[in-house]
Amino acid sequence: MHQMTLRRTLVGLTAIIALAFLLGGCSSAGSQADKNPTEVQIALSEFKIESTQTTFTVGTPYRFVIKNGGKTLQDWAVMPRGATDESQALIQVDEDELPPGATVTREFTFTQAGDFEFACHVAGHYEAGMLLPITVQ
Ligand SMILES: [Cu+2]
Repeated sequence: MHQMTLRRTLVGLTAIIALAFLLGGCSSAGSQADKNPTEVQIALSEFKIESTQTTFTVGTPYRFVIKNGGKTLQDWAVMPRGATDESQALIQVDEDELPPGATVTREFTFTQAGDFEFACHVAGHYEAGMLLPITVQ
């Protein structure tokens, strides 16, 4: 009697472990390679924007890690090249989220090619040169 119960438990456990392996294998196989975003480091300060890359590819997921290394609030937006109306931003991080020393992470995938720019539109910053032209191809 005791032997039977143990055996049944073992069979049950083996089935569960096998199932877990199968499920784990399935979920990691297809998606891992193309879903891992490419990390891009962006540094904001008075009054410039630096980025580890300025050329991007349509359809590639990016993880933007935006750090305010300056002494004032900054904001960050991806804008059409030369545009100053923030309603045209493809993606943006508000200045409340970027006090001095703050780091904000955003994931984004470009859906159109063209000339864009990273820009800060805190009053006076853009005019002082807080922009970085980027290209999406
Ligand atoms: Cu700024």
